[in-house]
Amino acid sequence: MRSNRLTLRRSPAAVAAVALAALLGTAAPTAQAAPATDTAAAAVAAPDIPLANVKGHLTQLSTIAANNGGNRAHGRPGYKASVDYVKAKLDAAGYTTSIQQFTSSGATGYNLIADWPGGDPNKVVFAGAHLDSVSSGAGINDNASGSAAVLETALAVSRAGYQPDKHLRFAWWGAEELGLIGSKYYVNNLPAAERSKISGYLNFDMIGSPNAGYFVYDDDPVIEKTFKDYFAGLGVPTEIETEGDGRSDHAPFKSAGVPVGGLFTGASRTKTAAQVQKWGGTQGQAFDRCYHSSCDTTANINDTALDRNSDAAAHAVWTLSAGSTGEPPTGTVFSNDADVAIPDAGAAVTSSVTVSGRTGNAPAALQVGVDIKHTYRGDLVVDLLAPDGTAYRLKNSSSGDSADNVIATYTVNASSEVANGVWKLRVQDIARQDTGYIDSWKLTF
Ligand code: DTR
Ligand code: CA
Ligand code: ZN
Ligand code: ZN
Repeated sequence: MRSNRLTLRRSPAAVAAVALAALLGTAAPTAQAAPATDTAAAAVAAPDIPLANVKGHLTQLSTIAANNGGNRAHGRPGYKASVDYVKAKLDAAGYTTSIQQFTSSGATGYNLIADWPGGDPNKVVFAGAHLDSVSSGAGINDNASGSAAVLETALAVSRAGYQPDKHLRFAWWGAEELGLIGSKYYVNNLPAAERSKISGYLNFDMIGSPNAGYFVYDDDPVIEKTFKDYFAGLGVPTEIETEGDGRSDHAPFKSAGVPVGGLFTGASRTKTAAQVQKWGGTQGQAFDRCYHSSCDTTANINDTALDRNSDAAAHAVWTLSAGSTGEPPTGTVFSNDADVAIPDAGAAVTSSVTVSGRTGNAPAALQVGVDIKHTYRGDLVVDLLAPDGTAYRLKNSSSGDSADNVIATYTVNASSEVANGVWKLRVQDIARQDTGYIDSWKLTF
């Protein structure tokens, strides 16, 4: 709020007022906490997966189908061309790739495996998707969607230079549509000692269905919770995937005793009225009307579902590969860097961070790092909301504080709050003129 457009100097009284406000029932701003170690920070906060990148891969795979008889099916040239496309991207990004050949129905099949150098080889976090389509079409939702999301997650690991505690492996399976042939071949030929090193296999098969549902595999509880917490942070309800058992490439891993999980947006089943209430879309219509049909093209994709599931995939890979003990290391950062506009003299806005993988309560000295861009920070009231809704005042408004921006780290005694869950930063601009936005914020445990 400015009474005029002059930049008001802060009077000593105003300075005292700010100092007092900082002491009254508000968390005292402390010197900027030392940033968490890069590894710890990167270990938990996955980057946003750009939807445009994922859709770019869909376009490429669609073109491959068009140039190879209209499909990317096992035994057809379009499948091997798809493998070559994905492999080239991974090789360029620094992955160690290998192609595993097998024979099915008289034709040669190919699994593409990519290992990210580093991490504990005895603890492997594994994400995969089948790359083949049915012979009737290009197979863009089924399953270029999952293949592209896994590819883009792998490329995000490379872009971030991410070095998690655990080893990361990614795979694109052949001949899933013939009966999980490629993934079965991989698991059956994996020595038992190697199987036991896989701490979890994450499967992504059909994650962009036009009339999307948000289904989470109900297999390994930790993997399931990782996905469910992520969607909770988006405010998107999920349902347990009930038709999945045995129906995609997680099945051979599950049969071999590997913890599995995954995401699915639905195939030929129809959406109920209750599901429309949760997710929108069309009641009585199949989640994907083009399942296994020639109309499974790049037009057969729900961008919001594809984006959310791609981001969820990255979140799970980052989260599950963080700590070798399952408990992320102390000084772990949970952050959100999405910009949120703050309406001038308007309603409060919030930005969410999902904390997972912790046990017990939050610390008595929880560090709350805030970066708000604003042209008159005295307009702003800032609170931290715990998962149960309890509000902790971080900053009061102060009509005399005309300086720009709120860039500070607050220390909050959150020891009475359960650590895991959706935490929110709430910001309200209570005075006219001058506006801004939440640039980013983070919790350091
Ligand atoms: N079998 C998959 C599609 C599919 C059908 N039900 C589920 C459940 C969970 C994952 C995938 C699926 C295919 O046609 O590729
Ligand atoms: Ca995204
Ligand atoms: Zn299919
Ligand atoms: Zn599929």
